[in-house]
Amino acid sequence: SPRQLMLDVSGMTCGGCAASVQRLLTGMDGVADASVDLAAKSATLTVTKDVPVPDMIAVLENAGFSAQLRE
Ligand code: 9UX
Repeated sequence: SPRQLMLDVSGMTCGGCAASVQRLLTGMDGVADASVDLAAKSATLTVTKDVPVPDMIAVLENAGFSAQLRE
């Protein structure tokens, strides 16, 4: 069943950045939805299978952002 998790994301300075983060995350296999909150510096993901958190972080870091799992 779908599960949700939240990432803290830093390096987003405008709505375009937030849109990029959303596109990067929803482009990953197993990520059904990503809701990015620019002001809160977070992304809430809905995943339909186990997506390795390090892979998510790597995708964002490769695009110039930083991320970590919010525990
Ligand atoms: Mo707007 Mo965010 O040009 O990099 S997309 S600052």
